[in-house]
Amino acid sequence: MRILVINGPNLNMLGIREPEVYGKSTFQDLLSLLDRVAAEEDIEIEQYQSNHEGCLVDKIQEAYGKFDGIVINPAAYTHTSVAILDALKAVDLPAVEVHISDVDSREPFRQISYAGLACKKTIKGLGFEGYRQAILFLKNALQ
Ligand code: CA2
Repeated sequence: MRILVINGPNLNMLGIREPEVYGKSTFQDLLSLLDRVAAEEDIEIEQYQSNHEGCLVDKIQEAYGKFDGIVINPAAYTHTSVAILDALKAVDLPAVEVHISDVDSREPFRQISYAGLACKKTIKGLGFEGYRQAILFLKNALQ
């Protein structure tokens, strides 16, 4: 089973600022954690991060035929990007949306998710644990 984990803009800055919102752990900590989860669960994962909307769309398109599912935190593009929504719909792979923070208890604009419209499930407010749960959800759904 192959799962693509995609992180959007500024998530590579995790641990550097706003620890009260996103925690103290770094992006490298997240990558290492998910590599460990994948090894434990006997799943192949590829992790990708970009600050650019078009690159995220390209990566989603490339997943077609190569991956069985997608875990995605589109970060700020969650709330703006119809292009990412359309790419997820186009490849039609089972996808789970993850947010580290509880977007529902933040500014009203964060309560709108375009990408989420193409996802089977959204996990928010659980920190890095949300990514682990997303991988386990896909593993279960795909078996
Ligand atoms: O809670 C999440 O995972 C978000 O997707 C994170 C995005 C935000 O725009 C979404 O509304 C919710 C922001 C990621 C920015 O990460 C930072 C990391 C360090 C310092 C500042 C921002």
